Amino acid sequence: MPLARRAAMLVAMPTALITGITGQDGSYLAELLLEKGYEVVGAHRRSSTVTFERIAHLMDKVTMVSADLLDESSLIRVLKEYRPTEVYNLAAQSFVMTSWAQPVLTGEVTALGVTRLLDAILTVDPSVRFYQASSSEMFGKVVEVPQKETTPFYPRSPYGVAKVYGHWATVNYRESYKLHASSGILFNHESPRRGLEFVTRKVTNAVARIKLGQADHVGLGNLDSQRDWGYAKDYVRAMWLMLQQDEPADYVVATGETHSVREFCQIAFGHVGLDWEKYVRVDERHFRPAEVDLLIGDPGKAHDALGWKPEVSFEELVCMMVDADVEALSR
Ligand code: NAP
Ligand code: F7E
Repeated sequence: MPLARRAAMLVAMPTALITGITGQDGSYLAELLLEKGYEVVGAHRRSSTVTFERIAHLMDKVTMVSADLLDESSLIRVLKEYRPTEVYNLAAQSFVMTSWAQPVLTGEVTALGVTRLLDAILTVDPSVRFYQASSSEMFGKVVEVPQKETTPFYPRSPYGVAKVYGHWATVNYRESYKLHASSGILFNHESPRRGLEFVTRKVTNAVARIKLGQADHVGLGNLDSQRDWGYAKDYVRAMWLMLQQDEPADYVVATGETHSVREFCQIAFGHVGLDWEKYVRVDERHFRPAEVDLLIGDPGKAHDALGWKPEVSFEELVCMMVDADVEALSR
């Protein structure tokens, strides 16, 4: 990076480091921070093909650096070179189904990766403010409804187990070293940028393909699963708000509503005038070894302390995703 730009970064603007910037949330958070005048440094892991699709429109505005949560030295190097004041840890092996197929990798990245990053921050600059992407999957087989910050965890997948580790590592570094480390316990949040393997995007993409005559059905697993689904762009706002508070803390971020996969299908197919029952086939291969049946969050603390509330309704979200997929596939 040119010296003048580095100097400007150090003097004028706050600098934020985002791990997982190539993912759904990373792309929306980068947009938000750029709007707010941050210099954004995005950490991406090396791959043989380019994974910048979601941030292609931001490439001349963010500084991309190579760093991997599996390699603490790469994290230390990036922290030393760019001296961010805020670090958002969004990187993870985030697909629950894959966590049964790759439990050790999931633990290395999604659990131990958090400790590597916290430890790197402690080594380079303990005044950094840290955000950890915790998950409603930590509540798993829920012990109370709705789930809030004090609800005990009961994870049901290697992914959920790994997120519990990352969550407690964040709390522990906050309490042990007084780091400004906060954890957002985010319930499912979706968007047109959601990965195609997650159920919402899988459905909206299938709706578009069926509507355009490119497919004739979609195979799904448990249609009775219920999730508290919100819009990703609303949720990254909560992440930023957490790091602007005087004191670090943990917050549930959710809509407070729950809907089933079946209901999602009804609205998504209905939006383009199709009857979902004609096109959805149940496929046993998509059932999980252990399921999280009912997630519903209580976002009361985020509302009261951060002034946060979601702006996009469930129905608006489903229709937005269908419209985006129809438009993209029509092009
Ligand atoms: P995502 O789209 O799957 O993005 C994950 C990101 O992590 C990608 O940029 C990926 O890079 C990166 N990554 C994976 N392994 C890495 C490694 N070893 N080193 C560095 N980067 C690595 O996930 P998301 O939906 O944006 O979610 C963001 C975070 O929030 C994740 O931690 C997720 O577990 C958590 N979360 C998500 C939700 C949700 O509903 N979306 C809810 C609660 C919590 P590549 O592009 O190279 O794969
Ligand atoms: O599944 C059911 C499936 O894969 C939702 C991640 O962002 O949110 C996400 O994890 C539900 C499950 O998301 C299919 O059994 C039915 O009950 O879209 P999903 P997830 O597992 O909730 C949490 C909060 C995270 O933290 C994660 O990172 O839908 N389902 N049929 C299906 N799911 C998939 N993927 N595919 C199906 O065909």
